[in-house]
Order: sequence, then structure tokens, then C-alpha cells
Amino acid sequence: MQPVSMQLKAPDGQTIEARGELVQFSAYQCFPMTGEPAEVAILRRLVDTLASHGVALYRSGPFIDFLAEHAPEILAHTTAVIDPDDVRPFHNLPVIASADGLPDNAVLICEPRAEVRNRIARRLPPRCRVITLDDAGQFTTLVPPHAWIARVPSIYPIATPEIAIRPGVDFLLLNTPAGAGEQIPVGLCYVQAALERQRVDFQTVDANMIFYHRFHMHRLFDLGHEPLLAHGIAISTDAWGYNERIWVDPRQWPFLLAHFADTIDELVGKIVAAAPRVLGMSIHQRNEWITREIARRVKQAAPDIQIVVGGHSCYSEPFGRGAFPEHDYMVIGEADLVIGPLAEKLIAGERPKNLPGVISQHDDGPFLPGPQPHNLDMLGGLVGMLSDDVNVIYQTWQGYKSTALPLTRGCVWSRCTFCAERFAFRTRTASNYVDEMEAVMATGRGGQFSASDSDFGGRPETLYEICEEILRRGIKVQFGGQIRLNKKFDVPFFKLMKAAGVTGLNFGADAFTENTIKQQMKGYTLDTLIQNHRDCATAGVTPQINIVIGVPGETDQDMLDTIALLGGNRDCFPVINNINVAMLVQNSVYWFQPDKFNIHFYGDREENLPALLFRRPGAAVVLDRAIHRPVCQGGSVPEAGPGAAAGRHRDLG
Ligand code: B12
Ligand code: SF4
Repeated sequence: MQPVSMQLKAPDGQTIEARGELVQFSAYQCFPMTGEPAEVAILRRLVDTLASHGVALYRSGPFIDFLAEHAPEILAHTTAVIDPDDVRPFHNLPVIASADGLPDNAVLICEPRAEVRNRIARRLPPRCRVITLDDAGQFTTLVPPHAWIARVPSIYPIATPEIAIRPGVDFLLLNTPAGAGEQIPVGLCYVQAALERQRVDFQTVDANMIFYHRFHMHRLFDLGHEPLLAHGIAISTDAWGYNERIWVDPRQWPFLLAHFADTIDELVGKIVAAAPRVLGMSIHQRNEWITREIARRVKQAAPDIQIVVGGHSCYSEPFGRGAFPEHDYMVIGEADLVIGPLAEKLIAGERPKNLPGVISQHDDGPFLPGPQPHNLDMLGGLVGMLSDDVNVIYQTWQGYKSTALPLTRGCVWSRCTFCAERFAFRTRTASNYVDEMEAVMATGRGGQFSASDSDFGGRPETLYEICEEILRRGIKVQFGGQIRLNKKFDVPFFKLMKAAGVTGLNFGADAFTENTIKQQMKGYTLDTLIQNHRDCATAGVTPQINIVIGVPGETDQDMLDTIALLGGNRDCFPVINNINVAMLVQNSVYWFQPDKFNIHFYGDREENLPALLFRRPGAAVVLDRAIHRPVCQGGSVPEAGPGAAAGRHRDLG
């Protein structure tokens, strides 16, 4: 709530201070369609104002029936009903699909939900006088108290996109909620670029952001509080934030599906109606609840549509199979060189099997990894997603816009024992990277970037060139990212970064004693650790740290020494981003060599995987016997965004 105060003159001439809260009228709260006298009274008052002229009613749900039942006098003035989706007759009135042939210009949108009203209003021609249920808010004496809700500053209303799918499109590329953050989805951009290179007829729909804006408009304009699921648990205001766990808790999934049923029904209905040959979905732990539902329902209605998936949940074969059994085809790992030829075959009606980099229901041989791109400059990147409305769609409800812009893939070192990001290192060139920064900024998006890489300093020379290029071109950016400690870094280098716009760096130090550095195989010395952080701070760039605790071989003394080191060198370590309890993640050294570290699984390692990663009910806990501490627990993870630009996420949150 926004508190406000104002000075008022009392009848005796004294000035008194009145305090209150900023509120707004909510048609959704005012018209719950229960038929209570207060609700009917204000509805009839609104209808009175329409009596003098003809009006068309826009139908979008049950409210129109409620209106006809409780204020039937409206029917005498109604000239037509507009409904693009349904031609069912209504009280003998003509039903038309659009407002184009309207006999009158006044349209009453019969819809209590603000975001839906907002979308309908945009479909009407400018000549129309739009009347909404919000207009009832002017009859203040009739408004019931519960219809006044908190007014919170936000970007809304905005032109939230419709779910519009081109009929007959060959490949529909879909992103679903909830992504972590409100950024342009990098992986999806690269898949889109690959389809473009192959000249596939495709359309991308980022339903994640459609759900996001619908969610917040409903929260801010209809409810005035966080929405509750049917069993009383709230979906938090920061539900799209990195640390939100509601999406990854299978106990919540039925409730989430019920809560978002309207939008899911609309999405599935439109996919089935458009009948793409291939439905491609990006999957990651946080959207498993909805992507699996969509896949099941689409397959049921249209079995010929091929379901192709890829993304963060498909980094490895066994994990991918468990995460999304509903796939027809799944691309394992980077799809840049794999998805184009696969899409082409599927669109041509082929059902290929045993393709490198792909698993499918048709395979009869072992999985073979696919080709990885080495020239990252060739891959396209974000450009395809920079449409006219990119800055409307990709922003937080408060209007904050930042852009994840990866420079590299993989990690040069690739040896840290707990790490799941040990892929082959590759980098773009400096000019290609800065070109993309400029292309993003040319949309008016601003220059807030995060290099969303494992180690964007993996080739220090490229980072150096990027900074010089930014300065040479004179562009104003702010960026940061995850970077590995390096003996080559010194104060002049950090000063160059600062001048180019680097605001924060996270060195992913993770270990802070000689023993833990060795146990985690971090590959640096304590001297380099302190020197890099000190030089960085001296140059005016904020160094941030993560701490990984709970690894095999770590002792209580290590913890005490870590605290002493950080406490004694606060100038070098001003910000602790995260304290992550080590998790047993796939592709880590611990995963591949558990015996070496005295790690034991209950039952089969692969079967335990989903449980370990998501902490499903009944998840197995793997104990490190040496230190009697669980090593598979969730840890905290950084926010995406500018601060987090420099955030590292070694665990699975
Ligand atoms: C940057 C990043 C993020 C950013 C993404 C920013 C953005 N705007 O896109 C943010 C912070 C949002 C993020 C979130 C999460 N992340 Co993350 N992330 C990374 C990181 C560091 C780099 C990913 C990246 O950009 N790679 C480059 C792009 C091009 O690759 P990509 O996104 O994977 O896309 C490729 C493929 O996946 C595939 N693909 C993607 N979509 C599709 C769709 C189809 C149809 C097909 C066929 C293929 C396909 O093709 C793409 C091109 O090659 C990696 C670690 C790493 N270094 O790889 C972790 C990583 C991928 N994330 C991980 C996880 C777990 C998550 C979360 C689920 C965590 C959470 N909070 O729940 C969320 C997922 C939610 C989401 N996706 O929004 C794990 C995955 C672990 C695993 N599966 O084994 C990793 C490996 C980190 C880790 N060490 O644990 N992440
Ligand atoms: S923790 Fe960082 S430096 Fe270590 S292997 Fe992973 S990405 Fe590389």
C-alpha cells in the first residue's frame, strides 16, 4: 500500500493531517457475480447511464449473462453482441465477430478482469466509445469497501500481446512460464536463429512473458494482493524471481494448472487450431508443470503434431528423459547445429531415428552427442527477437529492463568438483559482441547487460578488446558477469573495465582456504584470490563472492578460517552474493566419481536424479560420511539482473 497524507481544514478552522492509502477501484472485486444487492445496485446505476443511446455488448465470458439477468433493461438498448470466438445467439440479438460493422459506436466490455478488458479495448476501432465495468467506480457512494484496492505504481496498463498463432505454421517455438527473470530468453533466440538459417517456416511465441504480464495485471488491478492458489498458498509478487520454488514443487502443480487454466486453455486451443507440424518447447525445471500438460493435451487433440524439446532440462540424456517423457524428439545440449536439419525432416513428414544430439521415441541405438558450434559469431544471437514490441514485453512490472548477453560458452578450467558447467570453452569476437550490444540498444532498451556466461573472462584478451571497443564507439553501457580468478588481471585491466561500464564482477571464488581450494579443485592460490579481489575493488568495480560449503573433505576449521579471512579483508570482499550448500549435480566430478569422495546413493544413481535435483517429496539425501553433512541440499541463487549480472549459480537453486 502507498501511504499518503494531506492537510485538511476542520470546521473549526484548525488544520488537521489526514493519513490514508492510495486506492483504486477494482471492477473484479465489485462484480463477483454473486447477485448481492450492493453489486446489483451499482450495476443498474451503470446501465442507467447507457439508457439514452444504443450500445453493443462485448462478450468475453459469463459476465454478460449475469448482466442480462440482473439488469435486463440493458437489452432494450443493445444493438448487437460482439464475440470473435463464439456465434451463440444472445437474447435474440445479432452476434457479430468484430466491431467493424457496428451500427452504434458505444461498446460495453462485459468483462471484470482488467487485463482482458485492456486487450479487448485494443481490438476495437478508435471511433468506438469504450465503456468498461471500471466506469462503475465513479459512483463512489455505491462502491462497496472491498472494491477499493491498493494502488501500486507499475508499468500497467501496457499493450500485452495476444496469443496469436499463425494457422498452418510449420514450426511453433514456444516458451512457457515461469522463466527466472523477465529477460529475453537467450537459448530460444539461438534456436530461432538456427531455424532461420535453415529457412524453416516458424513462429516464436514467448508465452512466458504473456503469463507474466497477465499475472501482474490481475494482481495489481483486480485483486490488490498476491493471488492465492486453491489450497491457500500465495503465488508471490516475485514469482518470476530466481529463487521462487513454487514452480519446482510437484505438490503445487495441480494448483498452478487450475489457477492458470484460462490462459492454458486458450494457448492449447490456439496451438491445436493452428496445427503446426512441430511444436518446439524450451524446458527447464521451472516450466515442467505446464509444458508437460501442454504436450499431453496437444498430443491428445492432434497426435500428428511432433513435440520437440530442448533447453536447460535437456543438458544430458538421462536427465532429459526423466524431465520430459512426453517428447517425440529431444535435443540434448546445444541445439544450434542440430535443430535445423531435424526440423526440416519432421516438417517433410520423416520420423528420423538415432540422430546425433537427439533422443527420440523411434531410436533403437545408443545416444550419440551432437556437434557443438565453434564459431559463435555465426550463430545469430538475440537479433531475431528484437521486434518492435521487445521493450514492452521484456520488462519487469516496475519497468526495469536488462538483457542477458552471453559472450562465451563453457569454461576454460572445467575442473571444479561441484560444477555442472564444464563444457568446452568457446568465445565470440569482441566486435561481434559489441555489435549486438548496439543492436539491443538501438531498440531503445538501454544499456543494462549481464554477460550470462560461466566465465566471460575465459579469454582475457577478448574481454580487453570488448572494453576498448565500447570506449572507442563511445556507447554507454553497464555490464558485469561471472569471471574466473586470473593471475593476469591487475588494477589497470580492472580500471579499463570500469571505464567501459563494468559495475560488478563475481569471481566465483567459492573456496577461501588452502584446503577447500584444493578439495574443490579451484586451481588458484589464496594470494591470487586476495589480489584479484583487492585490485578489482581498488579500480572501483565491486567484487562479489559466492561461497560453496559442504563439499567432501571440508572441515569445521575451514569454515572458521573462511569467516576470519572475509572479516579481515572487508575491502576485498564487500559483497557476499550467495552461500551455496554444495549440491550433487549431474556432470559434476562428484557425480561421475562418487566413490572417490565417499558419496553413496540410495538405489540407482540415475533414478535418484530428479529427486536429488528438485528435492521432491521423499528425495534421497546423499550423505558425505566424512563430514556428516548432507551434500545434496538446495542453496540460494542470485537474482538475474544487473546486480546479478555478476551472480553465479553453481547450484540448482
Ligand atoms: C544464463 C543462465 C541462466 C539465465 C538465462 C538468462 C536468459 N535470459 O536466457 C537465468 C538466470 C534466467 C537462468 C535460469 C535458470 N537456470 Co540457468 N544457466 C545459465 C547459464 C549460466 C548459461 C545459459 C546460456 O545462456 N547458455 C547459452 C544458451 C545459448 O544456451 P541455452 O540457454 O541452454 O540454449 C541452448 C539449448 O538449451 C537448446 N535449447 C534451448 N531452448 C530450446 C528449445 C528447443 C525446442 C530446442 C530443440 C532446443 C533448445 O538450444 C539452445 C542453443 O544451443 C547456464 C550454465 C552454462 N554455463 O551453460 C545455467 C544453467 C543452464 N541453468 C541451470 C538452471 C537449473 C536454471 C534454472 C532452472 C534455475 C532455477 N532458478 O530454477 C533457471 C531456469 C529458468 C529459465 N530458463 O528462465 C542449470 C541447468 C542444470 C542442468 N539441467 O543440468 C545450469 C547448467 C546452471 C547450473 N550449473 O546448474 N539461467
Ligand atoms: S566453477 Fe567456474 S571455474 Fe570452476 S569449472 Fe565451473 S565454471 Fe569453471
